[in-house]
Amino acid sequence: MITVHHLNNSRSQRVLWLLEELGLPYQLQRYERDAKTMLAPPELLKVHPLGKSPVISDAGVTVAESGAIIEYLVERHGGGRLVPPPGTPERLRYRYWLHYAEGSAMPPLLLKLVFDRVASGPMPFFVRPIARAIAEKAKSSFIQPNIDRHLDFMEAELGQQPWFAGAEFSAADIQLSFPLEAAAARAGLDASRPRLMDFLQRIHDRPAYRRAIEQGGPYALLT
Ligand SMILES: N[C@@H](CCC(=O)N[C@@H](CS)C(=O)NCC(=O)O)C(=O)O
Repeated sequence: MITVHHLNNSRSQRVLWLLEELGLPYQLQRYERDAKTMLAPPELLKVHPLGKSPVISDAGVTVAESGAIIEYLVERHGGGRLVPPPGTPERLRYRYWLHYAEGSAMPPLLLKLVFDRVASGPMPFFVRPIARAIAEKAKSSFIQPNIDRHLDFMEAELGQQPWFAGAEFSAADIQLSFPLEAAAARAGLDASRPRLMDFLQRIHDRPAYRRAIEQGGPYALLT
């Protein structure tokens, strides 16, 4: 039985969605973020030294890192589903997007989250204007332009085919859901990029996506 170490409101939602798409049985080990810091609880450190989610265990192995988990599940249990055939241009695109989601799209979104918190976090009143000014400068000169460039890139890519790897929905679309949902929640993705908004609508309409939300619990990135 596959065990998903699931942190509420997190990237591990994608793993639940993949498992639902593949119709595989799994069990959930739930972990709750600290309400103040939003960090994972220390119990996750017993599962993997980084103490982050997602992590899965299956058949005596433990796999961390959502892209690696997706590759593992699709290869071992997918029976050829949700991955383009080897040797095709679609397979190369699939690999690219699978890595791109965490390797390229997430870093500027994470920076935005950190600098948003810097500006609003607790600090002596006389420091606040300086902290705010530094955070605003970092966001306006570097972070938001980077996010916008990524969003424009992905918007253009979806002008060529309906899904990121090609004509068919694949696990790469699942992996890309998190940066796109994060961008819609807090980094300016809106109706001015209609293909990305349509992508989000199409994935949210999938029955397996909805079942995964029922399993995983409230997912505030959607708001
Ligand atoms: N690149 C990793 C990122 C893992 C990660 O940062 N997970 C977040 C959840 S979205 C987490 O565990 N955060 C809690 C913490 O850092 O304490 C992956 O895709 O698996």
